[in-house]
Amino acid sequence: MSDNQFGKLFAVSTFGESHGPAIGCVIDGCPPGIEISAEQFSLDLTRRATGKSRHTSQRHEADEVEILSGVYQGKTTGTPIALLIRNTDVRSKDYTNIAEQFRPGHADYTYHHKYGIRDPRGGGRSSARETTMRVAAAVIAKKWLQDKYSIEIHACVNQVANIKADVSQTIDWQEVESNAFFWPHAGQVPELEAFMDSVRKSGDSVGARVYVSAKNVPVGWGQPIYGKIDVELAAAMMSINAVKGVEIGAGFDAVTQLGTQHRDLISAQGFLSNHAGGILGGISTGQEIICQVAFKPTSSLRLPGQTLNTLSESVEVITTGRHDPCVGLRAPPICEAMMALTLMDLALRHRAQCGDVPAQTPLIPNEK
Ligand code: EPS
Repeated sequence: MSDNQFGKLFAVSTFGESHGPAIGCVIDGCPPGIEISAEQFSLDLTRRATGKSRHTSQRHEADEVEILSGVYQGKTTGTPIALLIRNTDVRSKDYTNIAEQFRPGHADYTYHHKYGIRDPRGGGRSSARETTMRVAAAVIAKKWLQDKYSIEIHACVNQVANIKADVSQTIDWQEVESNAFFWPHAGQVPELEAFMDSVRKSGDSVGARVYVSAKNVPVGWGQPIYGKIDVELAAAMMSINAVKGVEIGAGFDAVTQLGTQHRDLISAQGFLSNHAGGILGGISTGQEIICQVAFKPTSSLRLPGQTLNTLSESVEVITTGRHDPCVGLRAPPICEAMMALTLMDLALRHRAQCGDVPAQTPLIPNEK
């Protein structure tokens, strides 16, 4: 399969299937001298992992990173970094029944027709398992962005089905990390728990929206016009399995705004609003970069559904296995990872072309 690489200068290739022996990635183009150890991966990998609460898949993976190359005496050397995670909790018999059937709403059908062969076990390469290596690679990107530019990247879930969280005020990111839903308001958690319990018991699944923020991104990153930050971010988020929509800044609300409402007025102290989501002309303004990502409901359901088998016979499909009733609930660390990989790549591309451009005056202070 081609197109398994993300990024031009900080280029991450992922490999592996959900039920294969291991998953991994190779990062090429990483700047040398970044301090990194195997232990540093565990925080974000644990945040993303299955099995942390009853509201996610009950697969329990160790997710231990082995650094195979590119790091010497605790520092990146500038050579390709290879990371490996061995799969330790596969249960492939759950997939025996669906090996010859297409789950409605799943990539089974299209992989079958494109390649003439597919690995059905755990979803193979179309599994959420693949996102593990994005998160691992982004640990290095996040560290570089934080150390060099104080860039802070966070994400939360701000909608599950019709339950919404207000994100118009400053988000308390510690609160987001303190519950099983990456939810910004603890007061709504009991409602979410009750709702997700009922969804899980019914055997159905629901979608979710994820809010992603990057603060302290310097003004000037992004490559017009085919490499706009908007373009790269949308592609990055859309490449996550189960994503169906991406909004930047005001997003689709821009359709109903007047120009006088949408434009972000500029004062000597900075911008007075941020409908642009921190991006103008595809280039960072120095404001917070904001995007929102829509995740579809998980398609692997134990509720029977009409479909075809590989012989084009009409059959009823039931999926067994340990599936997420809402895959979006585990997505914030994955969206943060794609934001970090996007910004890291754009930072290096900006440095390559415009690293010598002197800072322009007057400089509008960045909004922190
Ligand atoms: C997934 C199906 C499940 C999830 C998996 C994603 O796999 P299994 O049936 O083997 O338990 O557990 O998620 C992960 C393992 C992970 O690390 O994210 C799917 O079909 O996408």
